[in-house]
Amino acid sequence: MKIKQIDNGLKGVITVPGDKSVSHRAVMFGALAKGTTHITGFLMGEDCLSTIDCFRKMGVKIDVSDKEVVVHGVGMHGLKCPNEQLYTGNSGTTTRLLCGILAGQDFDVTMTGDASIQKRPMKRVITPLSQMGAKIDGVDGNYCPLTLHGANNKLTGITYELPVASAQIKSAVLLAGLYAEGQTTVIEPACSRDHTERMLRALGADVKSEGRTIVLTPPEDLTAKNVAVPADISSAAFFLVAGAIIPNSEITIKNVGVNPTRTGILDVLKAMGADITESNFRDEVEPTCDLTVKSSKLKGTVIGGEVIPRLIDELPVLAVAAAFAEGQTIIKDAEELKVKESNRIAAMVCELSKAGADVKETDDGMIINGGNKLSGASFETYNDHRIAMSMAICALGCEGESEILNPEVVAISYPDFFDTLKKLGGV
Ligand code: SPQ
Repeated sequence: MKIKQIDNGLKGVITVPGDKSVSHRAVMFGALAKGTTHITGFLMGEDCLSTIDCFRKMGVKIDVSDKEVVVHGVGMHGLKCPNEQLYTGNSGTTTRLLCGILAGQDFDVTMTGDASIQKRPMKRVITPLSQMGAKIDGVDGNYCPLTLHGANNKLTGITYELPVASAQIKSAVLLAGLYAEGQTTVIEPACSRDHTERMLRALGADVKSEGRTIVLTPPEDLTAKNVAVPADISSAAFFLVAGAIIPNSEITIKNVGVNPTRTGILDVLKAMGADITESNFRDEVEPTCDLTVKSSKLKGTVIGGEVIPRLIDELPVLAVAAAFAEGQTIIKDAEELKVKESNRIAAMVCELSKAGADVKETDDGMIINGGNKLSGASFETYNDHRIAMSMAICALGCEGESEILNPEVVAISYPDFFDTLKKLGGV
């Protein structure tokens, strides 16, 4: 994919695909609920299709059309033992949340994913689930393939203090908690995305959140409720940064999910001087609004502490914003970036450097001295959708022409990314 520097600005009103985290959960919890769940705005990305595939293999009927996804729920105790391994593709969310659900089933099952998934740490979910009574074998006790021995297991609720702020660990423990005797309590070091808690509550479960503590009392069953998936703020982030750094731009993104556990990107871009306005608020299970960004001069900032889990997936594209900003940006407390689809710290430092940015890797993030004139280059994606899209946005501001190698990886979370970019006047 070749991308040229933009000289006339990016302009237009766009929609971006449905939220990946909410789409996964809508299928998973819809499958575990009694009744039918109609999901609109579902993300037809490869990760969410992996989730659908896994639940179909466990006997759940799921109809997919252009208009909606319909999940015919089997109830909390209705999943069937699959005839084959479950394959979770590139999706950490599918793999880790499924661990929680499968720990509570009365059958044994093996699960694995692609080369990237087989390198991502699973001990973080195996440890608390084992404390609840689950039996899980993995390669070196940490990696896929994982075999979950659910048969003849009894789970017991625990109080678990998360060692890292992670919605996937939190969700795995809470989902196992659905099947446990007694209450399950999770205490987070900082608030991570809370889509699991919101959706379980909407399906009738007793989930109480107070600050960083979440307490789940296991329900008899869950009751299906339709889900309208908001547009994904993590996908919107690419165009928020593009609109901010490319002169003469004005982009409106419709109906974006602005759950406060996900809006760190807005706080940081505004602190950098971005011109972003919010309109048409709607407060549903997941709050939404339209976001409009106009180009402006950005300045460096410090990104660290409690905001990190609120923008963890947006850090690669924020590094791009920092490279185009005046002054220094420090990204810290972001070690978690090393265990995503790629080591996103090393990847961004390497690719931004190719373009001529002054960027240095640190133990827990990076330091970017912004404002260098950047030049087009051939950018690697590390088979990581967010690196591919971040470097595509970077390319829009680089002098001359750039190339994104294996651009098709964007299909994990945003299959139409390059079409949207084209519509705005990029590519
Ligand atoms: O699903 P996966 O592969 O882990 O996806 C990523 C992403 O960039 O799309 C991370 F690589 O998002 C995670 C996110 O980083 C999705 C997620 C969720 O839906 O619960 C939570 C975050 O991960 P974690 O490890 O912090 O819980």
